[in-house]
Amino acid sequence: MYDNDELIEKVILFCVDLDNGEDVEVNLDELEELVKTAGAVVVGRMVQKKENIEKGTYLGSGKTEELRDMVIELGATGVVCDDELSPIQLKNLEEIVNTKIMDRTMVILDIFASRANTREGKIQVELAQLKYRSSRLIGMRSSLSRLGGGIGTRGPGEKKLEIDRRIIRDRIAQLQRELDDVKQHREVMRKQRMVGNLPIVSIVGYTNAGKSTLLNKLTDAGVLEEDKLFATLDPTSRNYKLNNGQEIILTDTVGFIRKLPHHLINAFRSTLEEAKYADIIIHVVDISNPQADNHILTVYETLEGLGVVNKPVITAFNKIDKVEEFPIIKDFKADIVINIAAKKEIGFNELSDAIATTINNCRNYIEKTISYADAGLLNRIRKYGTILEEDYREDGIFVRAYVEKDFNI
Ligand SMILES: Nc1nc2c(ncn2[C@@H]2O[C@H](COP(=O)(O)OP(=O)(O)OP(=O)(O)O)[C@@H](O)[C@H]2O)c(=O)[nH]1
Ligand SMILES: [Mg+2]
Repeated sequence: MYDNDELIEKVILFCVDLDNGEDVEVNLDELEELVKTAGAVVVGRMVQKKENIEKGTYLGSGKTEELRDMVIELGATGVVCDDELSPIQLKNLEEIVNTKIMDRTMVILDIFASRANTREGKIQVELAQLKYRSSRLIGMRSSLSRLGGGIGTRGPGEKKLEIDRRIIRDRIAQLQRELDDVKQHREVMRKQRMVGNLPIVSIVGYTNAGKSTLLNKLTDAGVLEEDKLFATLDPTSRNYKLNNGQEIILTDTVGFIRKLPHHLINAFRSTLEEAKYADIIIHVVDISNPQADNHILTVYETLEGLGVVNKPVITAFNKIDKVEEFPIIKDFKADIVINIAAKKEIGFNELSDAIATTINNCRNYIEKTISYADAGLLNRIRKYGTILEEDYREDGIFVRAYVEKDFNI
């Protein structure tokens, strides 16, 4: 008989509090959410107030031993650090604490591994995992041999990760080639979308903000929405008609998080960069989360890191149904701020108007009488712009319309 208890990983979370203004308990709350999403339970926490992080062991020596005792006392099967551990820290901690050592990056990689559905997603996760592990082979040799089923260990297709450097290098090269193929395919799809010349509106935001819910409620896209971190990994695009009749393309994509591992950012660059091809960004913020203002900062930092800058931003404060009064949060980077409750379809008219206004701000307003001989121009305006009025008069067709700034008349 299997004892179910044995199969569930029980972990202790730990981190150093550098007293730099960060609320470490809040950080550990988020780590706990990540760990739960990865399928483990948290049995304890340990925080060490310290001026700097110990190069060799992360924690100070006394605390490292305390952690070892805690593991025994609480029957933990592993420990998870809120910061990314260096190979040497991993190795030393493992020797002293004598259990599986994991860090935030491993947990996030593990969640991504279990979420990846498409070929592109799977390749990207495996690449990120291999790159992370190959740089930690020395430190993780014994840790790897401890692998059971649990967080920090899941590989794409449950495949065992080879620990030989050369094999890993070959595999990385092969995956990179496959990814390039997939990327080209994505590029073709993206171009096809652009040919239609419809404005592309990208939904971005912190993980669990409600991005997929918004896309689903607006377009019946059928994207998985869940009260878990990183429910969405693969971008989904759908056509959507604004109240004024203008058609747009809405894209939902992977959420951001504080300290998103750079291996993941590199591997997921093409997915994360989806917003780079957008004309407009909708920034969804979970206003009911006490950390909403920090989430806003993280999202802007991540966007900047990805080179997504100088785009019009509509910030949608979401989940207003969950708050009694509106918290005083400002988003100075947004061009327009609105309140919505995606789940309840509240604020959708305002959102539609905000998108229409933003599109029109990127366009020129024209009033012109087009001669009947020049019907081709009218067709072009119809295709690439938005006609507000069209009047067939004696001297030609009078139009009032919005056209792209670089549209030649
Ligand atoms: N109360 C309330 N819950 C909401 C609202 N919008 C979304 N949610 C819930 O928030 C959770 C996360 O929603 P998702 O749409 O999956 O969030 P996401 O931003 O796509 O998250 P990731 O894909 O993980 O980055 C789900 O449980 C939704 O039902 C809302 O307006 N009000
Ligand atoms: Mg989602």
